[in-house]
Amino acid sequence: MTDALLALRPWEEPEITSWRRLPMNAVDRRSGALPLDGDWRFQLLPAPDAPVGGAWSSSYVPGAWTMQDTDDRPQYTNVRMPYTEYPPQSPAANPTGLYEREVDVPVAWAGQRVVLQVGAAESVLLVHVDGRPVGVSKDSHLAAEFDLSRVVRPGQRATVRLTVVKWSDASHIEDQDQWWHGGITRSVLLYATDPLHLADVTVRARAAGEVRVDCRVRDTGGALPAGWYVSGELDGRPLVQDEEFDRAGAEDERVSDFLGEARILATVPDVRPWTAETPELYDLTVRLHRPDGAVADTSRHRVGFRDVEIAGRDLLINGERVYIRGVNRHDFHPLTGRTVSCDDMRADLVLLKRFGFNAIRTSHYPNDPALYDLADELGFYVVDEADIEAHDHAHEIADDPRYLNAFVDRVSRMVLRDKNHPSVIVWSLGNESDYGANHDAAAGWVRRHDPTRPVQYEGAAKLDWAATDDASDIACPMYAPIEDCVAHALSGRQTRPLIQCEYSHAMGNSNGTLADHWAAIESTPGLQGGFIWEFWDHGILQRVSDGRPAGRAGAGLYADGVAAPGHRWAYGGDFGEAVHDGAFVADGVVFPDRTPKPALYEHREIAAPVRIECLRHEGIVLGNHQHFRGLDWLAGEWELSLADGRTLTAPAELPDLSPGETAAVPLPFALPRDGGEAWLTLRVTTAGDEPWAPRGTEICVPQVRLRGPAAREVVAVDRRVEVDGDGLLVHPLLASAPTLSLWRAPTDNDELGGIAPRWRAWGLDALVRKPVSVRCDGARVTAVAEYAGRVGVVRHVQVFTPVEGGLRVEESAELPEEFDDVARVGSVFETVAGLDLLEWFGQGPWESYPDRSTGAPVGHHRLAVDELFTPYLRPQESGGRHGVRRFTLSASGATGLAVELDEPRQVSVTRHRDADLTAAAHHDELVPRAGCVVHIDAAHRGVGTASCGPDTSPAYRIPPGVHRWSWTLSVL
Ligand code: IPT
Repeated sequence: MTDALLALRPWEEPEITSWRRLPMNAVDRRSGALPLDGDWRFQLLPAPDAPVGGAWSSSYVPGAWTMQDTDDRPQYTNVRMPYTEYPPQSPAANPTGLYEREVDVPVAWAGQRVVLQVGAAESVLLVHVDGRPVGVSKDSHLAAEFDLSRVVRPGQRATVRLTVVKWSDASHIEDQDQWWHGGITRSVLLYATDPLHLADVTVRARAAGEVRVDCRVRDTGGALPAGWYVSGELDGRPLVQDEEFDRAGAEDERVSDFLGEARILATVPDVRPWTAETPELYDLTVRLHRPDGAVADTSRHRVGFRDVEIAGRDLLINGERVYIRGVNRHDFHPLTGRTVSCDDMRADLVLLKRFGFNAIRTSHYPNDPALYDLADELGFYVVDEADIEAHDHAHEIADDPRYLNAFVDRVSRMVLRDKNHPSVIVWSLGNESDYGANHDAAAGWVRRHDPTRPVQYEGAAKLDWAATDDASDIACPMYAPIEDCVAHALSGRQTRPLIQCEYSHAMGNSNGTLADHWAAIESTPGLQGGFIWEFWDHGILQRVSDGRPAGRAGAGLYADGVAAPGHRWAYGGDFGEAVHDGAFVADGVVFPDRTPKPALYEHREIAAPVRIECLRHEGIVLGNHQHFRGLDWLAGEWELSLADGRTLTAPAELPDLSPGETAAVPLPFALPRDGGEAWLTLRVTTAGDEPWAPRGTEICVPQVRLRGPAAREVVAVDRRVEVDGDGLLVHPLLASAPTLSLWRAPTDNDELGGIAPRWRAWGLDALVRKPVSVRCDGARVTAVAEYAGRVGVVRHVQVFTPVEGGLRVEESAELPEEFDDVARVGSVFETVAGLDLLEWFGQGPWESYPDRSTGAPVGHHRLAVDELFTPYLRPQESGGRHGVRRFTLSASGATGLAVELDEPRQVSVTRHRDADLTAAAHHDELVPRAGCVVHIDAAHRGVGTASCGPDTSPAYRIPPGVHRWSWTLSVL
């Protein structure tokens, strides 16, 4: 007998978005439910209509089978679909998972309505109970509920089968830039309610204290019992049904026998409004009563009182124009793929708070429901995005009427689920799906159903940021150049807020010009922020021996961003996929184990709640840069760093300032007369425990320069300098002499932005050095060499002069016009082994580059050489420190070398030559050298964000012509 559900072939029918699925609602049924998570019997069929009958294994729910040792492995593609079939078709080879288990339906549920909830299944779910068809669902990132009351018997055992078809018509609108998986990725549960139940509850709470709760009530028996009513409780305060609403309903003949509608209306005096800075929540309990007062159903909510509104070109929260310091976040885990625990999500959000973020775009689908609870609790503004991305066939699908249902279904179900969260401030219609009638239909539904929040959709606003008649209330471009945003805001044509839905692509060593973005945003009315792409590097922990995902067995097999020996972070292509998009999946501000990348410190400083300035008349001026909070939650300590090596500290008293206020504060130190260059830093920490940071957590380190460098005198002495016949320096601590370097191991931005291929074409990666002359002039030696590339020759001059305490190296390089825009101009040398500690005066302690150095304060820093390197997933330029004035490399402070630079320079000390890094595809392939590879750069190209977005801005590029730099090398 053919199965009724299979006969429908729902995987190739976009019009079928579900069958017998219950409407989405915002009633939380997690408490009191029977969890069905755990091991299920499992079979993976080659296609949905393949005969069943193979051997059963087991699979853990929730989880993706692609992460659980099956032969169907993860596959990564960005835009392109992993197969060639046109929508709505799927390939014949279509992995289909059968999940089966027995469920004992509690005897206590007799007479109740029994509901099965499947948290998420991708991409088509078919449900059978005891062999009988129960329902169908699509929409891989939202729960599906089915009423089982008529198919199960309390007190008896039922067999539940969940059939999950991987590829379908729906895959064509789930073409997000991430790994493809198959499975049941969120929890499954069974719950029971009274037949008379709350079908939905909508809570609207305004910053002025008004709360309105709208209840929809149904009875599975059909007719509602006369006399039912609702009541509520807000933080222990009783709330009653609004009679005015009932009277108006009766007058307008809106009272129904089978759909109950009731409202609770109240005003809370002296309400504490909700904002991302002050996430104040109230507990609301809503009760549905039978006519005799007995409670038939209960729903609990955490309520935040807040307003969101667009006024002109400003997005306002409680009337305040707030900056949106956002990040795009996927549900991701390196061991489970898309299944994330509540603890994991909390850790994500805690980290984001600590690095100054206040907003999340749930790219590109509704995230796990717990994420929104946490965002309410910890304080984030959320742009909630529907699960629609038709990227590969965007144009064809946006106007395809066969997909109309799916668009409206996905957007409306998201809104119905998440509408009560104060954190959700904007609805997003999806991502990268062109713009068509299907979007307008979905936007129309949202605007009618929830007029309290704006709607955004990048594709709608893309053609004209100034338009007023499309499906987006916000101009939310992606990767728009700063200049374009500023020009728009100044054009006089701006009609709506401009908040980039994606900007500053965090692939590899990236996020250059973040500070320039924010300088523009803060100085240009109409610009309000954006969402960095993205939070995660989606590297999957993989066993190198058999190439399989480590899965849950890999717990703990990584630390500090690095996979344990025998493992690596897999990216596209590593599972043998023929079609893939490589390392483009590794483009987050954290490593796959959530270790922060250095770019996060840049963001933290840009988002600093406290700023300091040094003004000519006022002295040190301190400002509260928040929107809603005072400074009482913060503590500070002053630090004065002097070039002579001294660091003085003094306690700081933070003034009592309202948001936006500034005040002059006394200089905490008498600036010593001597000591050279002087920098004043305010180390700001939490004064007490915050829900996301224990007391003492560093929040920001704003800094001002109090005094510039003093002139230095170099005294030449008469001592021998040793160079070899080719003019290369010979020195006891150098394993290789300083030579010219114009190349760096290309970053992802260099490769994908197109500059690295040009560098290779010019021959920068393999310059051939030819000695030209070696001349002695007293103790001074001048060595001239030519470095030939394919298209040009660079003349490099090194003048070695013995000076008091060491050796002065003056260098110049003359770049021909052909070498316009190289990676770096500087010297590279290798040290002998054993010099494992770097101490420096300059910017740090974290990695910084010319266009990503705002967050690295000048000071005296020390780190082990092995800690300097950032293990970007695909090895590339890494470990640089900007603004270095001098450094020592030593065996723990004992013997070693010291380098004094003529000016603050870009320096890097690693275990790898650029060629080593360039040759490796994964971090585990790198073999560290025993000594250090040291680069001293006169100029270093900004890292930019060109892997997706504008190239490094011209201000951070290197022009041809003569570059000069000098340094003094001495022995400790
Ligand atoms: C943009 C996508 O929205 C996002 O999912 C991701 O792919 C990002 O780019 C790059 O990592 S789309 C791009 C074509 C601009």
